[in-house]
Amino acid sequence: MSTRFTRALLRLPGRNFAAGISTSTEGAPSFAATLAQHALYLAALESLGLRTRVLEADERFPDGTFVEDTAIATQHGAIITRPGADARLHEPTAIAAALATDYPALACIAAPGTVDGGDICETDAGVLIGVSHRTNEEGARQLGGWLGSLGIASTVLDIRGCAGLLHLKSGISYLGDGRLAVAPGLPDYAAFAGYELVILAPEESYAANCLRINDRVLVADGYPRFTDTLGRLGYDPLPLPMSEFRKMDGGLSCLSIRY
Ligand code: CIR
Repeated sequence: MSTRFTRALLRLPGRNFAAGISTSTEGAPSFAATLAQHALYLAALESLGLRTRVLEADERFPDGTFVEDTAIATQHGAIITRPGADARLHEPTAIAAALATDYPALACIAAPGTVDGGDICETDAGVLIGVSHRTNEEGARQLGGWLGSLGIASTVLDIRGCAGLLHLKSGISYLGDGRLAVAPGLPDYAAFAGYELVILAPEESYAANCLRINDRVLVADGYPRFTDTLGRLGYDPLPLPMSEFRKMDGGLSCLSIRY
């Protein structure tokens, strides 16, 4: 089941977090507020019963707290990615070492393939892979082949034409129960067939990056319409402050590798 997890790997933000890659016009994040929001996120995962491991900050990688981009972990195996931004290319080395205890046989994406974990959306029916400005077609091909070897179906969506969408999961999240939360304005992808789509209001599109974990849905704080919708659909939303991560183009899913 792609919504049930027992473990999570995280990395603390470093003092130079604000030096990471960002297209946001919201200004620089405050380091103190970033740490406080990260601590609340960690506490939320632990309150859901996950056993967590938190790596120390590594200032060689200002974006290193966005660990999701460096590996994809499933119940059947894990693969180390090859991030599409040059500045992030070497982030996965330490993540591979950290995951090796739980996954002795780690696969990896090889050059010239690139994959960012944020482009991978796992559902109960398989995996949606976004080809983006970070994940290239070769990376998607390698990832699809590896998933296939584990008996997991995958479908590729090209999101390169979706302005403002860094990763596939910046715009869609799997809620469980055959439902996808979808940012407004995305094309009507054939890959969406068979899912019930919950389309967010335009002013709340950031909240499309939400995170179903066990019996709750983590959702960015400050998006009342989507939070209400989740409640009406029978979910139990858990709002978390994300303002500082948003300033660096990050969302809830980016901050952990769940498995
Ligand atoms: C980057 O541009 O790579 C980081 N500043 C944000 C990464 C967000 N990660 C994610 O959506 N999975």
